[in-house]
Amino acid sequence: MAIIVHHLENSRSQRILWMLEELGLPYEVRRYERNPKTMLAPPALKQVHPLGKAPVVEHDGRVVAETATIPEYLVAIAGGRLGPPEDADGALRWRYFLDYAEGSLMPPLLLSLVIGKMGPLGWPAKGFVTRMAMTHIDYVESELSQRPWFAGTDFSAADVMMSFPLEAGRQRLKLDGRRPSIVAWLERIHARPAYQAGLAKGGPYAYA
Ligand SMILES: N[C@@H](CCC(=O)N[C@@H](CS)C(=O)NCC(=O)O)C(=O)O
Repeated sequence: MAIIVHHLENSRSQRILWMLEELGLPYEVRRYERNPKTMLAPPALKQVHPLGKAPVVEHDGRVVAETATIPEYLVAIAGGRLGPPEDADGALRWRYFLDYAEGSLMPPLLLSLVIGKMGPLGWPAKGFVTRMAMTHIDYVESELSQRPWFAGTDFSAADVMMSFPLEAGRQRLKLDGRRPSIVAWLERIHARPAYQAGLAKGGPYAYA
């Protein structure tokens, strides 16, 4: 049965289109535009899932939400492709980075976005939040300096999950040559044909 991806422009749901392109699974994209004033998703997304957020995937009568849950679901229906490596350490890293991307890395990045929008009111918190985010960035840089992909020697769903926070982080925190492993990894993922194919299907995406 066809996979339907509910995708919001300029958002973390771009990862799901990329992953489906990597897996070569047929899918249909339903695109949603942000409200230009509030940047929120349109009410139509609430008809798909009560939270009204993207991404949401529909498949086989199921409605699957949460960016970290969807890749696991897709790995399962793709017979394990882009799943965890066979070695125990690699498998643990795979699961860890799937959770870490949204659970730990995104919150300080989101905070820095909100604080940036608050103007002078946000200034007192800016240094604290930037330091918190940079602690994560330095940690990720050290992980990527040890291996080419997040789980190990092979590209996997863990790389797909880590893309959005690092793309957003590169913009918000102005990552440069002092984080060479992250920058090189971003260039490697952007050069993948499946990444570009996902971009072409998804419409506006300001982070690539
Ligand atoms: N933890 C959720 C977060 C979902 C989420 O906040 N999605 C954003 C896309 S970047 C969204 O739909 N924003 C629009 C809105 O909140 O109205 C996930 O990873 O799927």
